[in-house]
Amino acid sequence: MSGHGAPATHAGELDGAELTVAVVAASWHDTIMAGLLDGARRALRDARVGTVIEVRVPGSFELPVAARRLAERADAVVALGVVIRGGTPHFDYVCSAATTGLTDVSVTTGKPVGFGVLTCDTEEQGLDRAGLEDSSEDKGYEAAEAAVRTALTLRGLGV
Ligand code: DLZ
Repeated sequence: MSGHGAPATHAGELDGAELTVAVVAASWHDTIMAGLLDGARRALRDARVGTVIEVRVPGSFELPVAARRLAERADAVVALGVVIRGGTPHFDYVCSAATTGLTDVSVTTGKPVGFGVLTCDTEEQGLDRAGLEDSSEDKGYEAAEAAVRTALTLRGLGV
């Protein structure tokens, strides 16, 4: 999947002053995670989000449970993680648990969950999507913007 086709939007056009947004971030792959977190923080600042809660968990497998609890007190959640394929099927299980779990959190709570979990074959692929100086994509920013935009859309509909 490439970033080609992504909507040309910017969080600066959003007004998130009334929102509480929780960011839950895994801790594997330091440099890439730092870029994703920085991107998410930038998007939330651009969107002028009123209250931001940040929580770290050990790995991407732990993202859904933390997201589920945080969704109880936030209007939207941003989930950030990096999973890099190794030599065993472990990659598939962690990716599947994170994606299915986060989808489930979003649907069962009715709160948007921005999906900023990179599932990569190599570390280079992660670095290229982490919003770092030489990256071509900024997935932390995109995930946070998507969560805020969706929360505002739902609020605007009164649902
Ligand atoms: C065990 C594991 C492995 C091998 N790789 C990653 C990874 O690339 N990215 C990530 O976020 N987490 C990884 N983990 C840790 C699991 O997500 C989880 O934290 C542990 O299995 C403990 O439940």
